[in-house]
Order: sequence, then C-alpha cells, then structure tokens
Amino acid sequence: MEQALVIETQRRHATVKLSDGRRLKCVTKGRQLQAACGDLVQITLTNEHEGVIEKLGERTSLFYRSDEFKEKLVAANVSQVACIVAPLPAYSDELLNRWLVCARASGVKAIIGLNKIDLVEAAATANALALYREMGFDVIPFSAKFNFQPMRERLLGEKTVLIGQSGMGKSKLLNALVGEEAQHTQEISQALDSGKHTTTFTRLFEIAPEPTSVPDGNSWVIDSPGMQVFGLAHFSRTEIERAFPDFAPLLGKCRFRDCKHLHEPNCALLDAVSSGKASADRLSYLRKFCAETEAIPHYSKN
Ligand SMILES: Nc1nc2c(ncn2[C@@H]2O[C@H](COP(=O)(O)OP(=O)(O)OP(=O)(O)O)[C@@H](O)[C@H]2O)c(=O)[nH]1
Ligand SMILES: [Mg+2]
Ligand SMILES: [Zn+2]
Repeated sequence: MEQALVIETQRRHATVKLSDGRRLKCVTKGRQLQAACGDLVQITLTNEHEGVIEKLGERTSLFYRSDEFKEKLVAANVSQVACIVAPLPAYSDELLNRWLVCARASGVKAIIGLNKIDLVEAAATANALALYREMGFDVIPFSAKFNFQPMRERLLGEKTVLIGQSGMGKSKLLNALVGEEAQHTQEISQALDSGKHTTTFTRLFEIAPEPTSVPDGNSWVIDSPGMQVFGLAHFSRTEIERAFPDFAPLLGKCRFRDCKHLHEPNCALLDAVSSGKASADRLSYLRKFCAETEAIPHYSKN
C-alpha cells in the first residue's frame, strides 16, 4: 500500500496524488469509507492510472455539513475555513453564520474573505461585516480580479478550504493563486444578480511560498462547489451555542438552566440583545440552528 493525498472528489470518485507526484483515479473500498479532499489515504494500485482507497489516515479536522438524511464531507485536515462573500451576487448572512459556527464547533479557525472590492457595492458589504470583525473574526477585503495579495498572505502556511455560495469568486481566487492549473471560471450574468454554478467538484491546489517557486507542501487551498444549504445536524445545542463567540461568555447565566433563549425571563442572551450589546440577527441564527439540530433524533448529542 502507498500513502497518497486526496486532491479531488466528486461523489464516490477521488483523485489522489502520490508522493512522487503521480495522480491516480480512485474508488473507495466499501460504502462506509468516505474520503474528503485533504485526506491522507492508503491506496493500492489497480493499474498505472487507477487505484483503490483502502484506508483513511487519522484526521486533524473534518469540515462537513449534514441534515437528517446525509452527511456531505467538504474537506479534511484543514487549519482554517475561509468564508468567501461578495457584494454581487448578494451573499446570505445566514449561510455565513452557518459556516462560522461549523468551523468553530469543528475546532478550526474561520476567516472571512470579502471579494470584489473593486465594485462600488462593496462598501456596504464591508459595513455589514464590521460586526464580525468586532467579534474577533479576521475580515479580509480583496479582489480576485485586481488584487488577491491580501488573501494570498492569509493562505500561506495554512491548509484552507474556501467556502461560499456560487458566484462569490472562489475559483477566480484560485486561478489568481495558481494560474493555468486552476479550474476555469465562467462569466455570470450580473444583471440577474444570480451566480451560475460553475464548480462541480472539490479540488485541492498546492500553493508556492513565492510566486516563482514550487509548492513545499505546507500550503494548500481547497476549492469547493458553491453551496446554498448547509446543515449543522451533527452538532448538539451546546456545541452550537459555544460556537457563537458573542454569546458564549453568557452561557449558564440565564435564569433557567435549560433556557432556549426564546422569551424566558432573565435570559442573559436576550438581555444582551435588548441592551444593544449583541446582535438580534445573531441570536435568531443561534435559535434557528439549535432548533434545527434538536428536531433531528438521528445523531447522538450531548
Ligand atoms: N468584479 C469582480 N468580479 C469578480 C471578482 N472575482 C470573481 N469575479 C467574477 O465573479 C464570477 C464568479 O466567479 P467564480 O470564481 O466562478 O465563483 P465561484 O465562487 O467559484 O462560484 P461556484 O464555482 O459556482 O461556487 C465570475 O464572473 C468572476 O469573473 C472580483 O474580484 N471582482
Ligand atoms: Mg467555483
Ligand atoms: Zn437564555
């Protein structure tokens, strides 16, 4: 068996890279085994170009979404999640919150990349994101088209998954970072204010420490298809609540131990919102995500 890095996934198929640089198309052995981009796996070769993933290596992290029916792996072994938003097409604040919660609850750092700052509409988006900066999230304004350096700096030395809705410019950023090799982007119709789904598989790209050097294995970036849904069913209420840095210090300070922060008297979270110390939108996301996860009996939760 040989060790390899998973660099592309689409359904049950994966492409892996061997230590000598060779790439193999692989299938996974058995239904139970689910490989994600970034996974280190043990493979056996079936022929020169194909192999079977026999075993997954231990993961330092796993970023995935889940609902009542299925789990969808996005990336393994990442050190950070970069949520990519843009003024056009308009991004969803709720989805951004789902990714931030998922990253934190998975023990992975989250950063927010604000793309397309060349557009005039970006000023309003930057204002809307000030809230997240106050909470301690790193917000990085950039333009994949005209100046991607601010993002490049945050990606060096890190293993990153880019996550975002369709049309936010994830692939454009990768094109800028790795050039020719990257997947193509297509022009979308801005008039319709809707993103055209371009990327259909998840892919890992290594980036070099200098624009002229070769990758050293320390930095890679995973591009994922745009997502419109992102379930957090694999987390418990407690895990979700703790993943809100603005509310986490208040947990346990409500009058009722099992407070759901809806309309209970002396709720510390509600009080923080009504006194203007915390955001009402953030509290509504917390309630929604917790209610969702509690409605699903499938997962064992603490
Ligand atoms: N003005 C401007 N347009 C950009 C910028 N970055 C990306 N775009 C455009 O936004 C559109 C979508 O870019 P993509 O990179 O395909 O978006 P994506 O996030 O990969 O989308 P999916 O693959 O569908 O998830 C393309 O038309 C890009 O040219 C930018 O910095 N400024
Ligand atoms: Mg894309
Ligand atoms: Zn409460």
